[in-house]
Parts: sequence; structure tokens; C-alpha cells
Amino acid sequence: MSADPDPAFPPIVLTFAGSDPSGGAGMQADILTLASMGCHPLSVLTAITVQDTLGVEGVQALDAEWVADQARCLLEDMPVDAFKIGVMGSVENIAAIAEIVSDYPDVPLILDPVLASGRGDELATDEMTHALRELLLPHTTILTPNSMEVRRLADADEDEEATLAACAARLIECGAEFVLVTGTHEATPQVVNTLYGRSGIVRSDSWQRLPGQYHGSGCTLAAAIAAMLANGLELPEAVREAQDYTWHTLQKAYRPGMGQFLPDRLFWARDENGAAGDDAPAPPASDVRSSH
Ligand code: PXL
Repeated sequence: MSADPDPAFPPIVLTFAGSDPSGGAGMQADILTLASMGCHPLSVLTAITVQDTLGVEGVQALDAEWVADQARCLLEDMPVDAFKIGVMGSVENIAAIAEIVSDYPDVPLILDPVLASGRGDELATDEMTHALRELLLPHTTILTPNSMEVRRLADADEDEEATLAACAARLIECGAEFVLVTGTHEATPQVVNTLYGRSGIVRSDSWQRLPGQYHGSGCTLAAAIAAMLANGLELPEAVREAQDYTWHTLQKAYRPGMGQFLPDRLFWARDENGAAGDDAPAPPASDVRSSH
């Protein structure tokens, strides 16, 4: 883990992500979440997209040299307490990012393996999934797939026998230290998110299932874990706090367009009328969660 953050300035998280101009997911979600959780975000753009709250219309990866230059320039200037990775855009970008993070083995790395948008628009090819597994998992502190992504990453799509636990174990064998599998897409009454480590289940948290379709919930959760780790929490605690924060952003989500709801990363800063207020209300008591 990284050294204690310097008290003279907020903990710093460097995020590699694609731009989502709708403000729901991607880089914009990371910046909102990290700032809301008291961190200073460094933003290395990997791709631009054309999208709204309904779905992704186009993706254009940035040149890998530009991705590497953005990161190296920042890393020579500032100390980073955590890395977070979302959409990477190309195999070349994955290779460039892997090379960079391998130079910082003590900085925790949160990898959100974004394979598709909420609507199902593909955001990663099979070659990119392969490169992610081979090049990035060995440097990953925590991988945060949903249950569909963990099956695809573990190559278990066709394997009816493969449990989520077996898929997570396969990815841990590939080098990830922890895997948090989120259960939104599973047919369970509550959403069950399970954290796996080298010796099996580390924790499992159940959350009241919320009714909406959300855009950017996975980015919010992964960025919140990065923020909590950068703030010095131990990993299981960071995972619990990040889920709690994310659940409340979804409970307070809003629908500014014709598509999905967007998580309200600043829910705690609004007054009853929804405007940013002086007196931030305390987050609601967590009677929505059960853990074991
Ligand atoms: O929600 C995952 C995600 C992450 N990053 C970008 C995206 C999306 C989903 O659409 O567009 C850039």
C-alpha cells in the first residue's frame, strides 16, 4: 500500500478513463466521485466518446503515446496515492498503461473492467479483454467486475458450471489481489456484492435493490474505492464504505435526459430542494445494508 497521504494537500488519485460527455460515467464520473470524497483527481484521458444518457454512439481511442505522456508528466510532478483504470480504448493503450503502473508497485491499483455500456454498446474487443488479463491483472490490487464481466474475463461465458466464485478465483490466479464481483445483474432479491481474495470470500454485502437503470454506477463504485484507499483505509473497509457511498448516489439519482438515471455524486451537499446548500445533511443511516 502507499505511504500515508501528505496532510498538506488532499490524497491524489490518478485515473485513466474515457470521456463521457453526458457526465454520467467515465472520466467525468471519476472526477465527481473523487472530488466528492475529498481527493484531488488527476485525469489521464484514454478515449473520447459520443454519447448521451441513452447510449454510446461512438468511441475514439487516443494515441497511446499521448496517454503515456499525460501520465508520465503528472507522475514526475506529484505523488499519487492510488491509480484507477476504466475504459482504455485500445490494446496499445492497455500496454502503455501497464508499463506505467508497473513502475509504481506500491501504489494501489483499482481496475474497473468496462466491457460494455449500460445499454450493451461494446467498449472492449476480445483482444482488449485478453490484454487486460495478461498485462494488467498482475499489477491489480482490486478488480471490480459485475457478474457478466467476471464471466467474460474468466472465459466462462459458455460454462454453465462456473460459479462467480470460480471465475473470481481464476482472475486472482492471473494476478489480481482482490476481486469485487457486483451482483446487480443476478436474479436475487437484494444486490449481493462479494469481495474475493487469495483465500476465498473476504466479505459479502447485500443492498436493497433500487428500481432504476443507472449510467455510471460501476465507475462511481470503483472511483469511491480508489478514494477510500487513497484516504488510508484498509481494503475491506474501503470496499464497504465505497458501496455505502455508491448506494446513496443511486438512491438520489436524477434523470436529466431521456435515458438512464445518473448517480448524484454530490447528494450529501444538496438541501431539500436539490440545490447545493451550506449545511450538508448527514448521509442517511445505513439500514439498507447487511454484511457477513
Ligand atoms: O459505465 C461504464 C463507462 C465507462 N467509461 C466510459 C463509458 C462508460 C459507459 O458508457 O462511456 C467512457
